[in-house]
Amino acid sequence: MRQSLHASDRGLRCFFDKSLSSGVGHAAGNVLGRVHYGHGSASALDQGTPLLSVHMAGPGTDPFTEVWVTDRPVRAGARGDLLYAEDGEHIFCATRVPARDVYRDAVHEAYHEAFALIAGLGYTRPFRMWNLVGSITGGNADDMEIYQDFCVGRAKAFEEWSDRIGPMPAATGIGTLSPGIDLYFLASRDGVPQHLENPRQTPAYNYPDRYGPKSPSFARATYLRGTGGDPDTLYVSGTASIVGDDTVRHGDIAGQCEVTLANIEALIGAENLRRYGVEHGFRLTDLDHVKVYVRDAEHLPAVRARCAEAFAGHAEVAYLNVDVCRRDLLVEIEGICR
Ligand code: 3EB
Repeated sequence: MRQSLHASDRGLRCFFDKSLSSGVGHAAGNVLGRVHYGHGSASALDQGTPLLSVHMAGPGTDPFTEVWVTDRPVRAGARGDLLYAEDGEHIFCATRVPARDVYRDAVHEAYHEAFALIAGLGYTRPFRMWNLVGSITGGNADDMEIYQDFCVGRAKAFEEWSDRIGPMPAATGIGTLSPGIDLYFLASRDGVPQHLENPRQTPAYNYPDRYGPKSPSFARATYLRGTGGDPDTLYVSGTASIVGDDTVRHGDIAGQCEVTLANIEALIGAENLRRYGVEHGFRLTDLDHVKVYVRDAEHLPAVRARCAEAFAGHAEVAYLNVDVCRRDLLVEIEGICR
């Protein structure tokens, strides 16, 4: 029996499956893709849809699966190292760059192949990306930080493709517990993404070069106007304790939580959205499907307590104990408002 859809059940949405199975069995909708934040790394078509498994759960955090579902029929496929699934309006695309000495060329190639795939299928508007980077603050074989090495390859792909796929969308760049880089993203066919910056922060793509030879390629958030009855959705990038381009509150987990939450508040509030012609405004209690990345396990209890206060009781919030892309960042938070 099929119940009528609530407005909030229309279109593309995600939920966190915290049961031990990563199966598609009880998903309320057609599965577009799954990302299992657990103990292994692998990617495959599983039960007919893409399943990316990433090593990001540790002793102090529980594995979970982020499941993307849609009310439209889904078609899945694989091409080269890419897994994808499309519903006529959205595409989910995932791939993995295995461990190597230097990442830039392989990252460029992975992004290039992914952009060629989505553009070829007509989904020319990426609106949310996740970059899950092993040893993110470690060094590559050339003694460059792996995050910076990654940023070089990603930036080149965006430079080459921006005339066909538009500007850089909201993203997360975060550490994992195994070598190699996993990436996955979502793009739309007709829904028009509006990319947002944060008045408190320098746009990441304008960071000065002391942070690396190529600036990170992402927007602070992306507001996707739905089409065909889909709700509008605001995707908030991984956000940390950065003001301007500086890390602030060094070594102070409570302080970094406050700055991070204040950054998100300023980003999603009505005043900032109005600058982009979006007549809407959100608060922290509107944030759902929140992922909280904590560098040091000892900080997990304090961060959990602060987030329990800040976010709505019904919000799905998952915690991961992984490195953040600057050694002085202790916490990073992302989420979705609709
Ligand atoms: C920052 O604001 C923190 O490289 O894709 C956040 C979100 C961060 C995305 C990325 C990096 C990325 O610079 C780090």
